[in-house]
Amino acid sequence: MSDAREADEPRHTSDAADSPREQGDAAAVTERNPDQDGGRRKYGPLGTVLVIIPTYNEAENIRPIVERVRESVPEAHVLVADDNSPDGTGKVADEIAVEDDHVHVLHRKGKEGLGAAYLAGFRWGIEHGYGVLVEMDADGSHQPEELPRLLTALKGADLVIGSRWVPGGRIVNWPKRREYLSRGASTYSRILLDVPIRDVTAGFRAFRKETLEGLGMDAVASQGYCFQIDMAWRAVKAGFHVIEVPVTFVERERGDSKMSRDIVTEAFWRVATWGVSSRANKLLGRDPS
Ligand SMILES: Nc1nc2c(ncn2[C@@H]2O[C@H](COP(=O)(O)OP(=O)(O)OP(=O)(O)O)[C@@H](O)[C@H]2O)c(=O)[nH]1
Ligand SMILES: [Mg+2]
Repeated sequence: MSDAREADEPRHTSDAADSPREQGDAAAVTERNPDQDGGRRKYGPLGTVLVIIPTYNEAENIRPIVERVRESVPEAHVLVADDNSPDGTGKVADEIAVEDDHVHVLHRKGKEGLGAAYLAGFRWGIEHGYGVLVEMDADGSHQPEELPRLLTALKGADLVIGSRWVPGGRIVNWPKRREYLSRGASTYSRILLDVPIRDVTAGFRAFRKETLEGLGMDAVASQGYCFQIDMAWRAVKAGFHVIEVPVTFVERERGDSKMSRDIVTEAFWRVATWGVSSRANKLLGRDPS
């Protein structure tokens, strides 16, 4: 792993409007009220950005995606969270980290799923003083060139989701069955969990550090699709302000998908269980959290 960043390293800055609503390209979906100032929530500066890229067998993809992140948001740092990929992704990431002091690598023992890799990456980022933690896939589905828009929106939010299913969001080359699965999973979760987010399984997200600290991530045990649903639901329940920004999602061109029947089944059952227990708690007047 390359050295941790220094405390005075540059922060993400942008000249764009403070509120994404002023830019007209984001849909505000949840509201929170605690620190309001004249009806308008006050947000602190973003701090340094860490883009976390979980990898399992992404040797062909990792270099181009890291390069695109570094070009799109030069101040940002990158953390590759690799689960000891048999194809040597971790070694390629180490080579990049030697060449570029903004790139770090978290080597994990073995394949434990996307959720566990992100949680380890979040903890690493918070311990090393980053103010913004970004989730992004290695396969090019999430375009680094769209990251500045997410970060600008985060100036007026606690969590920003790069969304396929809000006006302006697009998918490119995605098979119809994947689209139906993704839309269906979002609708199912939205109804069962009462989460007002259009793309609740999206994996392109920017969190303020304080959001991760406040949503109880230590209790998160879910993986895959379900990890993303779990995190979004927790953020909404904790009262955080979540914004969806439209993005273009591009089907991977190289390497294999890790999406499996198990990941879909896990999401189906966990969401059903959460939905039933949260409704029962509401009916019984218990604390819904
Ligand atoms: N560290 C780690 N990364 C993983 C694991 N499973 C998937 N990933 C990474 O998580 C990201 C998303 O995985 P994908 O296989 O693209 O899954 P997906 O985007 O939900 O599915 P597709 O749309 O089919 O690509 C990629 O960067 C993967 O390499 C895992 O067990 N450990
Ligand atoms: Mg993918």
